[in-house]
Amino acid sequence: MRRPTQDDKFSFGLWTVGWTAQDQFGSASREPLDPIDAVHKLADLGAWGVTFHDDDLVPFGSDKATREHLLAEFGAALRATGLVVPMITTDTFSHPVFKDGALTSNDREVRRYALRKLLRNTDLAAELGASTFVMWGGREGSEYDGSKDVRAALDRYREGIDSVAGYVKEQGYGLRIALEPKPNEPRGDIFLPTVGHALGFIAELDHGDVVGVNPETGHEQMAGLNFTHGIAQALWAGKLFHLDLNGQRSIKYDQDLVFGHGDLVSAFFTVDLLENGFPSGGPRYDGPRHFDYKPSRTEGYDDVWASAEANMRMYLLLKERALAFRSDPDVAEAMEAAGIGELSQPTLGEGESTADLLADHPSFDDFDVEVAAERSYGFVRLNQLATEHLLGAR
Ligand code: GLT
Ligand code: MN
Ligand code: MN
Repeated sequence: MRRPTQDDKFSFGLWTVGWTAQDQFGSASREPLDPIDAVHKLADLGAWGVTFHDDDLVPFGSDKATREHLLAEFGAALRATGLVVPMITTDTFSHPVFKDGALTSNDREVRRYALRKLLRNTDLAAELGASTFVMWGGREGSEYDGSKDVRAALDRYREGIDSVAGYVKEQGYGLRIALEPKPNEPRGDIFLPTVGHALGFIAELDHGDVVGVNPETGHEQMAGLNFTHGIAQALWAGKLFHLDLNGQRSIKYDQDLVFGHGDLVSAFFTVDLLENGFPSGGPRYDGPRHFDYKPSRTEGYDDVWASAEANMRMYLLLKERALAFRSDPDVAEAMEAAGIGELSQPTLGEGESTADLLADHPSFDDFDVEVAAERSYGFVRLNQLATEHLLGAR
């Protein structure tokens, strides 16, 4: 397997390799990782970018001098390694002040504080040359339906996002905001639980032109949804601004496994879409391949680095397999037989109105539904070919 290169655009959050593995049931199993060491190690492994929350780098509540010192040290590590910062995000969920949310907390003072924290972080994002500002509303939600006026919460969420987006535009930062959906955890129910909810919400914004989504593999799968379809719809809508790749095995707590270590077949089709695009062409994603995973609690640091490498290896292996899949003539033939290309043909003819359709006898009155129903699409054969490519059997 070849080494990752800068062109692969692999990026990692500081909070991923730096997760000390404290969970609900036990304390940390690893010592904290110095962000500077993380930058060097990721660069050695062939990563291209590093991402972080404000508080990953500058501990919550640090004074101005500490903040400046830590940022300067980090900047020096970036220059020394050539690693870029394509995205930054804001921690509006860890401190207990955010226990009822940030932009949608029932407490107005908390909402104003959260907005200030977000605005300050857009300044840093611009300073570091990031192009995406991810907003994961982890605590925006509730455990009890009676505890939130959902209409007001959505109004406040819209007000908050529009305020950040408006500020970014006013400052001429060239940043785009990417909302990250998740159905639950840490809240019982999180607002904007899926890609679809987020896209619907963005359509209601005043500054929706600079707001898109950052779908995470496992988050859609926690809701039993198809991640590849989720990113496909976001792409179709021109809203796939960033993505978080990882692994999840079925509907359960957020596992944040290595990419491909969850639903492997789904991961294959995710990479197929990212690398080969839609069979009919159209919008492509050329942003970071960002891994948002957690090295399991059982792992020591050597294995943490092996797990970081595993994400990139899985992606590259799947890319190789997806390219082979699409260039196989048997696959082309199976896709043709399956009618995949036919779907690109508009249902109505050029200039044809519904009145014209209603007058078109072959399409309805004379249509032989029994004969049409006999068509066999061969989707299983196509999927077998995909699976054989995935297994390296072809
Ligand atoms: C947190 C979450 C991730 C988000 C991060 C961005 S924070 O680790 O689990 O899915 O992408 O805020
Ligand atoms: Mn994520
Ligand atoms: Mn997750």
